[in-house]
Amino acid sequence: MRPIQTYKLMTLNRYVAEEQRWHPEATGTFTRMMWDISLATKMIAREVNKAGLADILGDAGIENVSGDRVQKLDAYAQARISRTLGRGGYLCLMASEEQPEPTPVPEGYPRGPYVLVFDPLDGSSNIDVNVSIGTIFGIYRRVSAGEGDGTLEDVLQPGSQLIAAGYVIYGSSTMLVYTSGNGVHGFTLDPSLGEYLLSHPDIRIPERGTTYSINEGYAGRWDEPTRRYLSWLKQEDAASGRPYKHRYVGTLVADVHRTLLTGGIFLYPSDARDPARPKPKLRLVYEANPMGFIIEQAGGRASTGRERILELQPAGLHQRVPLVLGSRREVELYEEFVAGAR
Ligand code: P6P
Repeated sequence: MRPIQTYKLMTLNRYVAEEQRWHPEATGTFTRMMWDISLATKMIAREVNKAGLADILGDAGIENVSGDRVQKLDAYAQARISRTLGRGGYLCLMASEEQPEPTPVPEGYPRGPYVLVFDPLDGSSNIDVNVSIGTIFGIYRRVSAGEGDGTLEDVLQPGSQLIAAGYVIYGSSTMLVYTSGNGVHGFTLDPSLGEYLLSHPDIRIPERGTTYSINEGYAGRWDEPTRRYLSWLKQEDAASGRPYKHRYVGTLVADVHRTLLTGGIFLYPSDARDPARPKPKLRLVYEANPMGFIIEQAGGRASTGRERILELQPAGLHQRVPLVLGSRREVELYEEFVAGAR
């Protein structure tokens, strides 16, 4: 890992500028893009934090491409990110959970070498009950020829091609967690300064954890290996006197954030009631890949149960995949159950 000279309460903008110094070829475009991601998410945090007061709660009366009801805050977050970053001159294309097709850079604005994939507001079903929600983003270099608009090929790259990824959790505090392949770092928003300050330098996920996270309400939908793994996990650690605690928020960003900091495993397996047609829920391009990159950079593992998430070749922008991520020990054990080795 390159030795970024960090110091207590370093701002995100300063950290990214320091990182640029390790790239002599850098033009500052990436740095400006990260500054704008910081700005857009601070604006979203401001709206999230007053959502209960303003008429911004509730249903916007529309559905997104995944069939999820779009909440007004989703629409605000989508607009904030696409407008702020679309005009920055560093992107050639954007792709979002909220839009059926990739979004080009607006007419009249310069195109750049980067591609942004994002979920503007993850967990929006939790908005009205004041439970943590989040924003997820991933950044690629364009692979298509030319310097004009990007193409679908640019957003359907495997997660292993991500050059940066991050999420913002709008919780008891607002925190941006970010990696550019140089470790994982957490920046907590100080609203009195309007700055993200380095609060969690070089986050490493524990080798083994204390929590497992899955929607137990869907136990009747799991396949046999998942069922066997869960019952083993509970018995195994009850015997050792260290039973796992079950934690499940129902917002991917919140469940991944807790898993990243305390270790353990998060699972969203496919609905396997029809074994011939398993139905996963989470989206590969703008949920599983960015989270998988972060977890791997922190020393953990992210897979479908069979394959490494970051090696999957996306077939479509809104493709869904089973997602299992967390501490190496727990994820590898799950993979052994899936492989029939246990
Ligand atoms: P369920 C939120 O709607 C989301 O897309 C993820 O943030 C979260 O992990 C998952 O769905 C929760 O799904 O079916 O348990 O409510």
